[in-house]
This record gives sequence, structure tokens and C-alpha cells, in this order.
Amino acid sequence: MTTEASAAASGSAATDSFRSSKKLAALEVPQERVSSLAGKLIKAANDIVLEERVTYDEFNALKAWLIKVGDDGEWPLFLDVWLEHSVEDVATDHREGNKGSIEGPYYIPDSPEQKSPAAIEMREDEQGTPLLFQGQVRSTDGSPLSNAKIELWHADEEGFYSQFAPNIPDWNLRGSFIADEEGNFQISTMQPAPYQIPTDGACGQLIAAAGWHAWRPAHLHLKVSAPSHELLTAQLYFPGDPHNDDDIASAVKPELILDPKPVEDGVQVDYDFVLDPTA
Ligand code: MBD
Ligand code: FE
Repeated sequence: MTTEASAAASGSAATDSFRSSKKLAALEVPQERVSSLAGKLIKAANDIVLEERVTYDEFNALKAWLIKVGDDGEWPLFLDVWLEHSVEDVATDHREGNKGSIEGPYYIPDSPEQKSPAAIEMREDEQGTPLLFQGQVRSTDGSPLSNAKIELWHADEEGFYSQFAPNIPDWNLRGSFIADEEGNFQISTMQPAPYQIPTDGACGQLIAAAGWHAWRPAHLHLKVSAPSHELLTAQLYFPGDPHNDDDIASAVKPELILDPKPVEDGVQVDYDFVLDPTA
């Protein structure tokens, strides 16, 4: 029985999760775009080989490593850590409301829904500092979005996500919360810990070989939605985290850093969301 977290296990769970997501339903990239984008990627790689005078040993190391990324199921991790932030920038740069941040590899749709105020599902002995997270969801014109939905998911105190690490209940620290008539929400959860991407798979091998670090700052993941508004995918961060300035996934923006206030048995954060109406 495997009870230890491993890169290959979380990688294959992330790969399965991507395959079963609805993201492939509309997959129809026109020939012109494929030719242009694949052509540019191939040209960029060839330019690097020529500029850097890449050797056969280096070429074979690359080949072996790319094969290992697939074997370990780490394509979702690799792409979300090193590329998604630019895709997210392009997708949201027109927004007047919150611009958000990357989704990452560990989102699961359809988490258990509750009316706010509510507590996220957690184990009886869940470790960490209690976090009360509250705010309001509004449209860009300032009007409150009644019954907006906030989906929240995050790692536990050890940096593990339910459904991607062993021995955690399926919906632990995952939930969907319906705001009130005025768009107000209040969610009780635990403060997440800084997060290190798996070090024992292909991505970890690259990080070690390059002398980089594997850390993301502690973060909450969210999706905020309301009828006739663009879905906001975001992450929120905590001030003073040593990795806010060098997130391996380049997904921190200054406006996403919270301002926690100490309360009786933990911390409270207030954060409002502004959604853009759909065109
Ligand atoms: C994460 O938790 C995450 O949010 C991202 C973007 C990549 C790897 C792990
Ligand atoms: Fe994450």
C-alpha cells in the first residue's frame, strides 16, 4: 500500500483530472494558428540550439527529461508552473475588475455547495491557523452581485491538496459558497502553508539540476462567478511570505496580497471581488 505522497501519483492524478475536465470539449485550433504557433515554438528552440551550440549530450538529456515529464504525469504541473501565467495575462488584460491569477493543476469542479456563511470541509484535527475569509462580490459598476458563487480550494498545513495526495478526505479544504443577496460572503477555513511543488519527479529534477527552488508562497485558490459576468480565477497570498517575490509559478500580483488581521482564534481577511460583465 502506498501511503507516501509522490510526484508520479500527484502527477497522474493531475493528468487524469485534466483529461476528464471539460477543457477539451471545444478543442478545435484552426490550421493557420497551429502552423503559426507550432512554427514559432520550433523556431525558438532551433535558435537556442544554434545560439548556445547545444551538444548531443545536452540534446539527449532533454529528450530523456521530456519522456520523464510524461512518465511522471507532470505535463499539467510543468505547463501550469512555467507557462500558464502568460496565458492568464493575455486572457484577462482587458478586464476592469479583478484580473486574477492562474488556476494551476489542482482544481476540481463541483465541490460541495453551501450557503454563506459557512465553514469549508476539514478534518476534525485539521492543523493550522483558523482563517475567516469574508468580502463582497460586485460588478464593475459597483452593484452587488447577489448569490455570486465562490469556489475555494487550497493546500493543508503540510502543503498537500485533497485528491492529489494520499489519505486526505476527497473534499478536504475544497468548497463552493453562495454569497447572500448583497453579494457578501463569509467562509471559515485554515490558513494554508507555503507550498513546494513535488521534488521527486521530472519538474523537481529540472529544478535541482538548474539550482532553482521549488516554492510557491502560501495561497488560496478561488473561482468567483455570477450570471452574465466573466468567471474570475484568482489566487490570494499572505504578506511577508518569503516567496511572494520569487514564486516558481510567477503568479503573484501585488493586488492579490491580503491584509490579515489577528482575531480571537486566528486571522481574518477581508477581500472584495469585482467581476466584468460579459460582453
Ligand atoms: C500549485 O499548488 C499551484 O497552485 C500551481 C500553480 C502549480 C503547482 C502547484
Ligand atoms: Fe496551488
